[in-house]
Amino acid sequence: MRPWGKRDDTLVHGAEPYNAEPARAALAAHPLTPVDVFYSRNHGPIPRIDPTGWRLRVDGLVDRPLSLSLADLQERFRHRELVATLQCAGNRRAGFLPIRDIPGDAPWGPGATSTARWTGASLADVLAAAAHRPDAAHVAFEGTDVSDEADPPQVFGSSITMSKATAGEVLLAWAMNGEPLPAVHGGPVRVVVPGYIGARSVKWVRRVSAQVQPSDNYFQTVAYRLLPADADPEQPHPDAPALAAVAVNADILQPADGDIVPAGPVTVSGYAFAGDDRGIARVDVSSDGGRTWRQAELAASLGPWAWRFWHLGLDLPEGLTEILARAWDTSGAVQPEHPGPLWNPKGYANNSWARVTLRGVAR
Ligand SMILES: Nc1nc2c(c(=O)[nH]1)N[C@H]1C(S)=C(S)[C@@H](COP(=O)(O)O)O[C@H]1N2
Ligand SMILES: [Mo]
Repeated sequence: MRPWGKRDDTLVHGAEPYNAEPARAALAAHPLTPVDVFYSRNHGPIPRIDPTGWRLRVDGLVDRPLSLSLADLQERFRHRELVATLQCAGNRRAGFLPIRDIPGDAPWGPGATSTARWTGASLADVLAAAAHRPDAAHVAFEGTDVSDEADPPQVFGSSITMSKATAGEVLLAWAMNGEPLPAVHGGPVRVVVPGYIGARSVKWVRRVSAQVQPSDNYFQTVAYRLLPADADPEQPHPDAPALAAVAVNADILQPADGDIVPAGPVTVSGYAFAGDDRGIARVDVSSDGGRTWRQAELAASLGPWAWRFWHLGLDLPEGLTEILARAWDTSGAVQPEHPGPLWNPKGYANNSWARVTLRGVAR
């Protein structure tokens, strides 16, 4: 077992802060990612918080500021459960590196995304109990971990709009796949913002503030923005969009790039995900460079906030074959063909077509 209870085949990008993604085969094995497989992304040391001492402050533009213990949260609010995919903005960053290097950020493969069943209170219910005021247009979250990626070091934080915060699906979650939320995933309580980049789902949350402006936290104002290709990522770029809803994305998990497989029938499989209120409409697969496409079979839906697993049987010839996959979402958006035009200095949001090259060998 690797640190933080992760499986031995986990790919660890960094021990401190701890950053790790599952092996493709481990991710592909379960539509609901087990906790020992789920990726982990951290910007500072993982705090160990005594659940009995934990309090959540709800303040800012509210008529009734709250201080809630875990028992308060569980006793005073309706329990909500939903399946949601988390996807880091840096998922599939490795696909950008052949274009231009991205120093200082880990070369995440397709495993900076995972899906769990989350249980918690709806943020909408908690904000209603605090009686947020009409002029509050944003809801900011503050964690407990201090990151020295900000200068000076800062607690991790983010914000979302009030309309997303009160839509019902955003949770203050205390359980993951039916177990108390483990420390590595933000226990005792984290925010889960379904359909948004993982960075908005603040772990070890200790404060929720209703406010006029978005969060002034480094991870909202500087990091997790989509910068022009020539921008300096260490400088603030207030006009660059802060990432929120995840664009349609997909990757191939099996077989893996470079695999040697017996020629003949082979099943290609992976995941597809579209953020916010979009679902996956279709996944196309090509083995002739995109000249012709076949539709993959989508696995049963896990709900509106979750990825779809997909698979397709192909007849693999001997020699090298590149397999392409691209997903379409329910708004008609499709993944772009190449990562080149998407390259950005922090390496976020690579949603270009999935590509693996397989070598078919005589059986
Ligand atoms: N407090 C805190 N929350 C955080 C982070 C963090 O470093 N500190 N990382 C964010 C990022 S970038 C992602 S992608 C998700 C990852 O969640 P996980 O580690 O449970 O997979 O948590 C988010 N919430
Ligand atoms: Mo992330």
